Amino acid sequence: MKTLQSTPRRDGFRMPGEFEPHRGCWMIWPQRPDNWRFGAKPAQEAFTEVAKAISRFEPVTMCVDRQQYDNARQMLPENIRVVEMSNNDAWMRDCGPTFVTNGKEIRGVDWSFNAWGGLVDGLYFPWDEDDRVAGKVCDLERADRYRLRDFVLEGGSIHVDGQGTLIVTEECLLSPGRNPQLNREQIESVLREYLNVDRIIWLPKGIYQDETNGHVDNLLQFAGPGHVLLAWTQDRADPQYEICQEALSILEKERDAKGRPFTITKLLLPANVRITKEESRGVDRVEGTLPRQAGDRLAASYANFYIANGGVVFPLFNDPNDEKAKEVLEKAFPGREVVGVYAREILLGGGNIHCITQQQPLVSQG
Ligand code: KQY
Repeated sequence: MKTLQSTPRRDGFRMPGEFEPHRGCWMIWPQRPDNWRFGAKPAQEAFTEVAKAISRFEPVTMCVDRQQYDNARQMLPENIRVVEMSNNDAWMRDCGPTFVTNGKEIRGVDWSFNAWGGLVDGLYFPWDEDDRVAGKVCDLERADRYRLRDFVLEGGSIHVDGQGTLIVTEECLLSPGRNPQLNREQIESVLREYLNVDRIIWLPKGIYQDETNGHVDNLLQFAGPGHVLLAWTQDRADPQYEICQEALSILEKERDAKGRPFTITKLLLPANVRITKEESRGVDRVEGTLPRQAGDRLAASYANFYIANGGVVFPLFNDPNDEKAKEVLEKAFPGREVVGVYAREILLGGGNIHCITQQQPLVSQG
């Protein structure tokens, strides 16, 4: 693996939309007992179900810390590749590489990772092993990488249509724990260079009380160019209501990089999900890690789904809106099989299916 000194834009590489063909999907195995209850056993089962669901559509690689290698290998079916890789937690979307392609080759963008806010409001310390994951994945894939030592970004904070449009939130990208030395224009110029985008749409906020400072991947997802699925609530008493209304009104007025207006499909949120006393008791308390308190509201959203080759894997919360979400996704993704995976255990760790996966694009071999 070479570390390149240029940028994807200069080299003619772009980040593809998630709905474009994949070569596979990368994940990390959960294990830390101060984020996952009961020594991460229930989370490991949930991650196994996600990996199995995705592996029906494309190859899955699971990165596993040394102590968990045997257990993971034994819990995962043999069609899932298991590789030993040190890590601090299990969020491949956020610490893994953002893959870019020129249609013939893939490369990785290796952003700096600081656990969603570093010493300002990060979620755990240290995060050095996570920060090395993207480089290691690129190495295993023989993909050259662009390394940004001084620019913090997580994969869950960006969504692209692969045709020049990027959507982000101000809450996250302008948060004091990421790149406080840069203003909005300077951040935009880094994003234009490294994702090769021309139009950047800023929404004010993500999902209410999302511990990532409002990652866009919990609020919406592109179903294809010009089509966005937006998390939605009709409950005016919920603080989420204003957030959704604002996002909708911006998206309705916006155009994408090709000048198209957006088709916006609403994806109703589940009812408020909160941590139970029993769930909170299962998590170790460690100074420096965000505690999991009984009664805390969780940032549950059906927008946190993964688009695979021929499939969509979305979270189930045991909520009446599970079925409605499935119907919306089936309509938005004709020709893909929509598969629900019960995801409360992932949510209890602070994220969901999209946050624990990272797609690797397919390139033609010619
Ligand atoms: O992208 C995400 N939603 C990850 C959340 C990380 C939470 C760490 N406890």
